[in-house]
Amino acid sequence: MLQSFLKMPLKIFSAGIALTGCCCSCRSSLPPADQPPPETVTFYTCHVLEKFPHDPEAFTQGLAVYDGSLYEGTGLRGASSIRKVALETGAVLQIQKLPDAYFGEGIAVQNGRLVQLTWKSQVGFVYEKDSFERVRDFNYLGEGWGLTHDGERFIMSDGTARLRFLDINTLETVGEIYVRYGDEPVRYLNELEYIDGYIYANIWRKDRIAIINPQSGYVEGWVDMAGLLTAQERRNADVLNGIAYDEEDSRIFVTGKRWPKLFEIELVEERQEAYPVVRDMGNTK
Ligand SMILES: [Ca+2]
Repeated sequence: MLQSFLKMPLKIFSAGIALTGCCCSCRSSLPPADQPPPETVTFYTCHVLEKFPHDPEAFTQGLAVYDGSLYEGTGLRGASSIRKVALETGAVLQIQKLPDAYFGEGIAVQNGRLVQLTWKSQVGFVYEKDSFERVRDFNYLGEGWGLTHDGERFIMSDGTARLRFLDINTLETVGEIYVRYGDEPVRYLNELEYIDGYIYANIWRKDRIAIINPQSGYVEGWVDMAGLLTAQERRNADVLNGIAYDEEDSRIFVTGKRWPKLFEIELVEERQEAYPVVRDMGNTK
């Protein structure tokens, strides 16, 4: 089922994305939908293919695969870092710690650069991928949560139902979508991953991943992620947070904050349902 899902055609971003200024704190309400909803929503469960060790001290805020290597960003003031991690052993191969003033958030690796957000400092950092040398800072308004890219733009979450698109070179905000399920905003979008034309977002404090159409903002699928950790493993673990996609081998990895394990998973389609009614259609014709 996963394979058929992954073969869905890549949807190109349309000009329907509103190009507005950004102010996440004052844009928490959901604007009217500007595109018709899909006919169905698909519910998936998660099947574990492999388990790998994960640093139980890592407060995971970002997870990405680039050129076959696993990269991770961690948070908390005084413990924030970027890391290159050995998948099979969980060993930290390379690490760059952040100054204590910063709380690290999402990361994305693109074209030899590793980009990292911070939570409330309104600044992001760009590192050279191999040396972890910090080569550039950039600014944004509001909070920084998750980060990924689609090859054309970075995609950023900020804890609300809004996702921002950042210019792949300048890192300036160039667009946004509001994420909705029916008429309901989907808030607390956290760590992100772009997988075969869709944005995957784990929802803060939920064992759920939303599969988001990047063109419309509609959640078209939900993945139930409950039950990955045993009760024993849950004892010291925090929430699910971290999705990474190895595009070359079509492998999906997930982990969480202070989770002792990292999982390679596949999605198993459970059922489809008619899409919730969307009443607030704005100017859609
Ligand atoms: Ca990710």
